[in-house]
Amino acid sequence: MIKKYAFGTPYETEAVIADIPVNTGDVDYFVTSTEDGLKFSLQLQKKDAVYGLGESVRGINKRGYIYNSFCADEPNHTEATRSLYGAHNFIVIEQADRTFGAFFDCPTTVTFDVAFTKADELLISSECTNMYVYIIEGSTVYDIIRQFRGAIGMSYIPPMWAFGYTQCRWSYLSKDEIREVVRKHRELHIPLDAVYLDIDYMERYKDFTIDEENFGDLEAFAKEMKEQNIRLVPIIDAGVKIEDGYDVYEEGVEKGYFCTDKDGKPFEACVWPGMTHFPDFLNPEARRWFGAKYKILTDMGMEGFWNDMNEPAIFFSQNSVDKTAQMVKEMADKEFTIDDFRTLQGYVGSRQNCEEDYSGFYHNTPQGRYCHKDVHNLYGYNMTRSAAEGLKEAEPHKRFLLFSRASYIGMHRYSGIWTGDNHSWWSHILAELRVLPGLNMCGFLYVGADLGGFGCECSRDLLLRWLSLGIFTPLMRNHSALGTRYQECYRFENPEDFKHIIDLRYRLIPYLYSEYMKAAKNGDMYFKPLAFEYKDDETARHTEDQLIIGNEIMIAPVYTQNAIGRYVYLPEDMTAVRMNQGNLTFTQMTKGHHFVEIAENEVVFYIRKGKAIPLCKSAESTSELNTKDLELIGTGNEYLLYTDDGIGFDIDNPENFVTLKK
Ligand code: MIG
Repeated sequence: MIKKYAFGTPYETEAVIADIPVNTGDVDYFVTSTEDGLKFSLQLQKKDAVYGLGESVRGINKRGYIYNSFCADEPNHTEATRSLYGAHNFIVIEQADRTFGAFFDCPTTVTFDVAFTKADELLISSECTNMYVYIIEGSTVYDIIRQFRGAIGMSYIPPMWAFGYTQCRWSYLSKDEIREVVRKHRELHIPLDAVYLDIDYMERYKDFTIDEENFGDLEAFAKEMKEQNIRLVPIIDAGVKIEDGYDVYEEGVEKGYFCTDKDGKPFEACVWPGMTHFPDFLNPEARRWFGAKYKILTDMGMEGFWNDMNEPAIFFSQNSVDKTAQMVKEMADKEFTIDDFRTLQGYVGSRQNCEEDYSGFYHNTPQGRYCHKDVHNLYGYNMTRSAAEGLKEAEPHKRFLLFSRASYIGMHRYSGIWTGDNHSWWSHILAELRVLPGLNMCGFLYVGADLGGFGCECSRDLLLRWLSLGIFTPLMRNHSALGTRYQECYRFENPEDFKHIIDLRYRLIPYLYSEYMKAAKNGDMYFKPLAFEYKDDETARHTEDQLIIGNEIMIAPVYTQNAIGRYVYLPEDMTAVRMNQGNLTFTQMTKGHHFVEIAENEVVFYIRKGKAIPLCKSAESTSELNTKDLELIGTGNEYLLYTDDGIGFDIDNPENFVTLKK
């Protein structure tokens, strides 16, 4: 059962699409205060756990830290980070005598103090006094999540090829560079389905334009790539360059489709293209207009997109430049002190994505004119909605790959997300594993992190270990930043080790795709914490470095350097499946603790007792994958397989499910 409460006049975020009447009583369970904003407080006992919050740092159980729900262009993902790119305000609270869910639907900052300030208090607070609160009761954690997911609508379904291995780099600078990346993968038989185009494919970073010199005749190039079963996936940034003669800019100004400043003039800020305007994605007409532009690229053969910088990220505004100049001028006129230097340094350093800028522009929404700051968390969501709706219009019967950096619950209906600018750090393998279940709880199923790490230098062993987790994530993308060491698999010694790991991914695609579709259709999780699956097992409840994938398998990847293996906890008897040089061997293991040796070039995963999963043969792309030729492995005798054409929307056909028997 879901109860909905309203405070003030909430902005209709369209996160929840189910019709739920507003309850006029007090919010259940929490002590509510409406003085100085909104506060919801709950006493926690020592053993209580709090799950959820989607894209956030730290553990699967969020207890012990304070998180700010505010979409942030934040490349530092550390234990101290309070905000990442997504704002996902859904939690499940598990107490001795009751378990319930809560969703705080508010498009500006909400703070979740999860027994941080006070060791026994969960305090959710916001300066904003306009908010919907939903309380969800159910028999189990899964039941609560299923109800919530039912209320927010079905998750995005990517095309099947989006389960292939994909390669990115900021940036491949020409068609020839991309040809070389593809050639190397094909030559070494490392499977590959797509290559991304980062910002340099555009002419001076202008959305929906092509750099003629290095990417001219993109249509012919897309065709050439497609002949090798490779798709191209361009990036689209939120900011539109201010440049006379650039049609997107001129149309947007003429039609009034950009966000405006306090005087009603298009708001200006600097991002990659230089000074830009931000499309007003909260205006449905502007959304339709921008979304229709994607057709320029789909007409050239593009079948996927990633939306970036849509928190929106702002390097600086004219206001920041003017104020900085003023400060420098004042300092130059007198004797310069250490304090002056620090003040200047602090000021300049805090200009990027600053609150002052977010307070300085406005949206023209069907619900009225809103200051950006008050609806900030909806920007990336609605940019991506704009794209999804445009793509649907352009080609109604085709699924596109689409994922975004910024997000809010509701966007999960339109696309996936990637978890942004992580680093080539061992701790970020574990961080990825831990963020995945929370994302699923909030509806985001098509998810993945930059494999090998975006920032810093990636080593061979790091990439091997990271891929051993990445083969289980729906989005499987290797990506790295400008100026870092190149980390395509073929850059390292013995590339066949990478090939074998990625081959295993392709062998698992019939399983991973089936489990994805089941999770999407039923509002279930694809990545499950052991705590949810084995709730009466105290050890399982506190195991946060292993996951259940779908209904049949468990993973326990290595995430430390120079390890020869790791401790694994088996909450029940399982079959260990070991991949070594492309060969699979099976070992029956008993419930309990084990040290499992896992070489860098091996992958070990576990099939639960009495369960079976299908495997196909590997192929160098999903187009060549024979998903009909399957063998069942594991101790079970059957598996419920989901298949469809992988492209269209015939997803509710009951014939898509077949029971495979040994
Ligand atoms: O300010 O387009 O997270 O994946 O490669 C950096 C360049 C802008 C941030 C994205 C990253 C992408 C990069 N972008």
